[in-house]
Amino acid sequence: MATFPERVFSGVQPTGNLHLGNYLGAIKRFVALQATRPCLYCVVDLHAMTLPFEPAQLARTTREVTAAFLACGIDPKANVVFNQSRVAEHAELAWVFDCVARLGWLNRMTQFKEKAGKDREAASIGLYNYPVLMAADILVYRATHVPVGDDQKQHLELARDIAQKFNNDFSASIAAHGHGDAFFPLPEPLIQGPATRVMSLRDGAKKMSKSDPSENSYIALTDDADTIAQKIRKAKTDPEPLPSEVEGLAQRPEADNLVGIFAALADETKANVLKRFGGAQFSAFKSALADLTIEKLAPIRSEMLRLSADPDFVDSVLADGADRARAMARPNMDAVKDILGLVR
Ligand code: AQP
Repeated sequence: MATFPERVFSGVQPTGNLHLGNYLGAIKRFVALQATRPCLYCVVDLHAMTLPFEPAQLARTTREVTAAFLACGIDPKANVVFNQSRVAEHAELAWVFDCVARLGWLNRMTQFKEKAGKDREAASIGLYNYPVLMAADILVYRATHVPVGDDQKQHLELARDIAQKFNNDFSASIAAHGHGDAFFPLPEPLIQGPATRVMSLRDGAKKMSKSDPSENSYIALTDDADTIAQKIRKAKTDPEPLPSEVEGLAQRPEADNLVGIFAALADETKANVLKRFGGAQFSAFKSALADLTIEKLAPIRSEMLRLSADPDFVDSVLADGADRARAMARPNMDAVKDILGLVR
């Protein structure tokens, strides 16, 4: 199988209210990866259109997510930071992949089922097609690594299936055009660390999610210190003290979640956190967790606020990133057209 230069791609939807799950599961890891490989970080505004949305809010949240990327420490000069709709090649490749992906594959996607709810017939075709566009986002850059939260695992598997089927179906043409035995890499999900699925603070069985109607269920990156402390104080727990070993967290989803959050924020393992807090009551642990969360999020919040007062700078980052992204995507898209026999 052909080898590909390592390249990271990931995206975040501008659907408002980025939360601790988005930070620990994705953005914090984007920051760590930028030292290891070339990275593209995208505000996936086309994905945000798959559910009902307000145009004015979409523009605002696109800038807000960009500001969050920068405030968390993503360097827009060393990496490519841009919004998806500016690079038409994403949508162009998505059509090609629509003709490669099979209906049966998409019918298995659990996120569609969750987000469409009971009235599936009324869901947009975009929501159904979301994972195909996501495959195009990644593969239009022939990216090899994709840092995501655990909820995106199934979509990544679909992206790999699409890449594999394209490589198989058009293998003769791929070889004839000088690309060896594969045009697309099979992108690897990077789902690592103690907080790949941060759960709701109100229900340890539900993912922390910005669309949760209870604001107490998530910590937003823009929450102030008092709000963070209050939400953590109110977080659901059980009556037992914390265990001293990780095994003791089994069957205790809320305790497991809070320990995972602490570990991810402190860059420690859960085992280490429990070495320190094993036997402690939740009141003491929650107080330490609130202090740590405030310490880590306060500089991000203040930088986001500073950047929100400077939309011209944020827009200049997006414009520059889009130019650089397009320059990478276009040759790949042209090669795909040649492979497929699309005259250009
Ligand atoms: N709870 C989570 N724990 C860990 N990672 C998470 N991610 C999302 N929620 C968690 C990761 O954040 C990245 C960006 O997510 P997205 O833009 O796809 O948004 P989402 O997954 O739709 O986020 P929400 O909050 O769950 O939104 P709603 O409420 O609209 O469904 C991804 O890498 C994702 O894995």
